Amino acid sequence: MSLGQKITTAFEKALASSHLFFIPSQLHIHPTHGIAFQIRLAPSLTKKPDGYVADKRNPFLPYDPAMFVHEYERHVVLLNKFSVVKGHVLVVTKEFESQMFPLNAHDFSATWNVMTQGGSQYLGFYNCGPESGASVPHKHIQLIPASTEVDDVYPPLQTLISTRKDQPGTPFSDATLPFAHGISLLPATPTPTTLETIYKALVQHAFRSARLDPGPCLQRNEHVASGVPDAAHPQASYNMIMTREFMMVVPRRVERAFGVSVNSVGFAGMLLVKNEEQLEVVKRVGPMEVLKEVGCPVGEEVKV
Ligand code: B4P
Repeated sequence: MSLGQKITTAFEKALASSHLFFIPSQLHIHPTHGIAFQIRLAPSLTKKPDGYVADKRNPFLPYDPAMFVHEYERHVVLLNKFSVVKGHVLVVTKEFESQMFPLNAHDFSATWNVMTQGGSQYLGFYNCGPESGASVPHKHIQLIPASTEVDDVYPPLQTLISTRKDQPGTPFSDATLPFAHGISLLPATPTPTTLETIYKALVQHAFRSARLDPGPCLQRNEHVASGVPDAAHPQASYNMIMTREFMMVVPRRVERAFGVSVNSVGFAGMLLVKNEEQLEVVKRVGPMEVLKEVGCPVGEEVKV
């Protein structure tokens, strides 16, 4: 059975047995800055079943066997228990590793395998650090497949990227985006080590363009392994998104703005709102303004 078939079969079975919650949502398209932003309204997300919100146990160790799809040497592929898009999966380390740790070639190996063998066009992402929108402290990369509701460019940010002619692996910033970031086009068949190298270069490029020190993001800081940074060991936050065409890193200043919580997916041009008020706020201030507020201002270039 192909990985794509495994994902579909596991999803249907987990949904039918009520182990997985499919969250209904309404899609609003909001074009601005040349990007057809998707704003997804999912009111029932605020009503996750009792126990899931307050429960501080690690949901991935042990994981719910009904979520299991596939395994690699160091990772398992699990269904997202609260799927807004059918087939949303997580690549989770088998042993505990902190979500504050940098990604490595093993993480990219498993993630790229799902991206190329999973049977869909995927947006991969990693929410790292306390302001990144992450809620689970056990290392996990997420993959959301293109939804069948829209047959548009996926993810919406791709519109900006497809016009670029930059050398694959060379970080650049796009002047359309009013927050510090780094983007690289990817080679067609990158090795896991190439992906790790590109990711590290992007963290450096993005943090330096915000005049921040990228150092702590690239170290396995054992002090924050539990997921709780302290004053002596503050942890920077950032989002990483990737498709088969590009990777992007965005340093984070805060987790929410205008009352709306933003994770990596927002920077791909897809915002999630949980009530009508939030939807109206995002439409009024504009998705790019929300992203600008939760991201970091671009500083003067620092030569290192
Ligand atoms: P985190 O990195 O910790 O945080 P998150 O994606 O922001 O998820 P959160 O749970 O805070 O989500 P929210 O209500 O805002 O990821 C943890 C992941 O583990 C999540 O995917 C979570 O659902 C999942 N999970 C928790 N318990 C689990 C279990 N026992 N077994 C398996 N998986 C488990 O948003 C809800 C969902 O919508 C999130 O998955 C989010 O990533 C996704 N989303 C956000 N924006 C979206 C958009 N624009 N379009 C579609 N989906 C979107």
